[in-house]
Amino acid sequence: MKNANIFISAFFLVLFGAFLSSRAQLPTANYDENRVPEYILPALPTTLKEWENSRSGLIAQFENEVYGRVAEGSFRTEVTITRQRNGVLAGKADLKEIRVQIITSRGELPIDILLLTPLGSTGPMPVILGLNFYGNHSIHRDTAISLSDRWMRRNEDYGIENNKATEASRGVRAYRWAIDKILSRGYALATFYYGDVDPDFHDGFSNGVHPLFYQEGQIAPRPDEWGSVSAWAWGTRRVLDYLQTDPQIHEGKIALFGHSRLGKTALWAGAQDKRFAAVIANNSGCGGAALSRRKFGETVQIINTSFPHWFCTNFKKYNERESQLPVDQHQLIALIAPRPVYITSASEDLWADPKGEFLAAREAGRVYSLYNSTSNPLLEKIPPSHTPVLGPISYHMRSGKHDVTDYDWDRFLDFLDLHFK
Ligand code: GTR
Repeated sequence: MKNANIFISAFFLVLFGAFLSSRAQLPTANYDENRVPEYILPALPTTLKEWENSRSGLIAQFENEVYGRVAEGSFRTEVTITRQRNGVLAGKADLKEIRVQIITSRGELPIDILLLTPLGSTGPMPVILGLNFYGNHSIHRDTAISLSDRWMRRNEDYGIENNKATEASRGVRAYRWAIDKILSRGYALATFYYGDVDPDFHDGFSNGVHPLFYQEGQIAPRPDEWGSVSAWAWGTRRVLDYLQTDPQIHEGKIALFGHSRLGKTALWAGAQDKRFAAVIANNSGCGGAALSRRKFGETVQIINTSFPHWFCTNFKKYNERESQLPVDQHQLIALIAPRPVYITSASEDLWADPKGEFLAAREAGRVYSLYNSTSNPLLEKIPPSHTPVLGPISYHMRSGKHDVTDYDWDRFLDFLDLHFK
């Protein structure tokens, strides 16, 4: 009996210890400006020639140390128009659904695109390509949109049962997509579910696009090979491949939009692929627009611990060692230059470090100035809420929480009008 008691106590002690150490892995986030460490950012070149010569080396550093490079290997794609309906969305839009099937010697993976265009318009017109979190059907309730049958994160409020969307999942994220505004201002909207490319949970990279590119005997990406963010960015570029061939779309006016983890994805895709004519990264935070060295809110260690699959294994070397990172996120934004980029923050979204997002944009402005010394109005000081600064690098702070609101969309469309019209 006594032995049993000792055994039970020891068992609970071990359990409690495990609980404590799992907690200990996640340091509490700092929200105090006074406790932001002093840091020196990796310098940006001061001449255009130097910058252009350093660009590919910089991309390689982001590949090797942060996001992971796309695994080598050939692939082909097969494109099928799977559905076409005119007069959807209460008669305001035409719909086209396109499947891009990725094919390698190891398997196949479908990416399903939803393309909405203003009713009756033939184009070619500018398009906003935005990644979505819960399936194409989540952005509007119209049943003309196909319901995704892919794995989806649990969310009872969104009608997701056994990790699958149901009819109740239609339109659950409509509030984040100002489709009427987008269409009425003359833009098309293209979207796809990021989970088509890689389901967002850590399964050791046995699902999604990664295994399609494994070498003989390989079971996981190498330390410098792609994590999920890099995979989502790659998938986004495959959707871009398609959009450039669509006669309704102006191939030189394809803007990329992403929120939060998908804002990180949008920046990385935009940095690598000059065919994206503009990039909008909303509340993208750590691993997105925010400077890693500030360690404000979510840090490299926190993000690598909560989401071990997002970045490449090498990125974990910089847990609590941000100053050793060969790059910081201002350089990621600079890689988009001279194409217009819009970085946005929300005043209560401290987890994403609004100030760090602004400072990175401001620093990247130095590279934009190399292309055009008069065109960059970005302020020295962080502007107050609801005071957008629009230019090649645009920035706004919205008041409120981590989210995408109509206020943001109105500004995004102003930004695109400025550059595309
Ligand atoms: C959070 C994560 C952020 C951000 C966000 C999101 O949990 O810590 O970096 O990516 O998720 O994507 O909604």
